[in-house]
Amino acid sequence: PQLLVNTKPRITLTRFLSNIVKEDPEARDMESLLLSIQMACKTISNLVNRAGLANDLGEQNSDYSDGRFYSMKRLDLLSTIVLKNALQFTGKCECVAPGPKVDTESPAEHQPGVLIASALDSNYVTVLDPLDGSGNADASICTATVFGVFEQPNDEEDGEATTATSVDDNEKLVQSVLQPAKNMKAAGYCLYSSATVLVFTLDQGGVYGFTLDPQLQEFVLTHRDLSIPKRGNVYSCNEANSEGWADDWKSYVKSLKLGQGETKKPYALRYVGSMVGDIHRTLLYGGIFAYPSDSLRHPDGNLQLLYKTAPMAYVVHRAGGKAIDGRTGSLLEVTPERVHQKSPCFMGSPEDVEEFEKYLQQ
Ligand code: P6P
Repeated sequence: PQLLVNTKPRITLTRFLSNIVKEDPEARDMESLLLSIQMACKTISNLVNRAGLANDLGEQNSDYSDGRFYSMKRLDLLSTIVLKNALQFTGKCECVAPGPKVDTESPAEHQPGVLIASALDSNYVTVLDPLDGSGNADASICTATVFGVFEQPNDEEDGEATTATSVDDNEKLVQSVLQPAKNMKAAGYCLYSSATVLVFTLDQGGVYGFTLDPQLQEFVLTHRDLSIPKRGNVYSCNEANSEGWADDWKSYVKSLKLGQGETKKPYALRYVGSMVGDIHRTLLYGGIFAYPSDSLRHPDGNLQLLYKTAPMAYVVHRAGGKAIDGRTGSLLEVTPERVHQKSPCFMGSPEDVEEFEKYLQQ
C-alpha cells in the first residue's frame, strides 16, 4: 500500500514569525528576539544530544590559583554561553544572577544560571533559565530552556527616576525583570527530549509548538493551537516530600489516589523530576503539576518563580489552564522580590486546579 507520507510541507518558525511581522510590523523586535532564541536552542539541542559522545557530560570542575573551586554541569555552562552569544545580537545580555549553586566570585564567563538580556533596539528584557533539569542530562532525561519576556518598566512611571549612575547597571537589569508573570509579552520553553520542541505564546493569540526537524535543522509547526484538556487523570509531584505537605494538598492527593475525587476514578502519578517535561506532558494530556511547600526541606517549594514557574504558568494560562501559588491566588499575579525566590506552584487543567482550590478553602 502507498505509504501515507505527510507530503504537506510544514511552516517553519522563521516563516511563521515573518508572517506575524507582515501582519504587524510592530512585532519585528519580538521576531528578532525569538529568532535568536531559536538559533541558541538548535545549538543546545545538538549539545545535549551529543553530550555523551563529546565527553560533555558530568561536572566542569575548575579551581583557581587561590583555591576557590566551582563545580557545575558542563552542559549548564555550555548552554549559558550559547544563549549569551545568541542574544548578544539583540542587545546586552548578562548572567547577572549566577545560579544559586555557584559561588558568586567565580568569573562571569564560568557562571551558569539565570540570564537577563535587555534588547538594544527594543524595550524588551528577557529572563532565561538556560538548562532547567541539567542534573538529569547525564542520564539522558529531558532538560529544557525556559524564557519569559517583559517590557522594561518606564522609570518615570514608577516615580523613581533611577539614573544609570545611581543604580549599578546589573542591579537595574535585575530590577527590570522583577515583575509578575501577567506582565509578560511572551513566554515559552524548548524541551530537549525524544524530540526537541519549542513552545511559546505571545501576548495575543494562542500557544504554538514547533518541533525541530533533525534533517532540515528547522523548527516546524506541529502544534498550531495548544490547548490544555479541561480535566486530566494524572497528578505530578515529588511524593518524597509528602510527610511535610500541608493537610489540604495531602487530602486532595489521597482523594485522587483512592478514586474519591470529582471524576470518581483514580489518577496516575507521573513525575520525571524535570519541570518542563512534567508540565509539557500536563499541557498535552491534562492533569495537575505541583511543587507544594513542605515542612521538611522546602518551605517555599523547590522551583524558582521568576525564571521557572512564572514563564510556565503564563504558557499554561494562555493554553486555557490555571496556575496558583496555594497562598494568595493566581501565580501570574505574584511579583518576585528576588531573582531566585521560590514559590509553591499548582498548575494544569482548570477543573483539576479548581478541584484542589476547594481543599484550600476548607
Ligand atoms: P526535586 C530540576 O533541578 C528542577 O529545577 C526542576 O526541573 C524539577 O522539576 C525540580 O528541580 C525537581 O526537584 O526536589 O523533585 O528533585
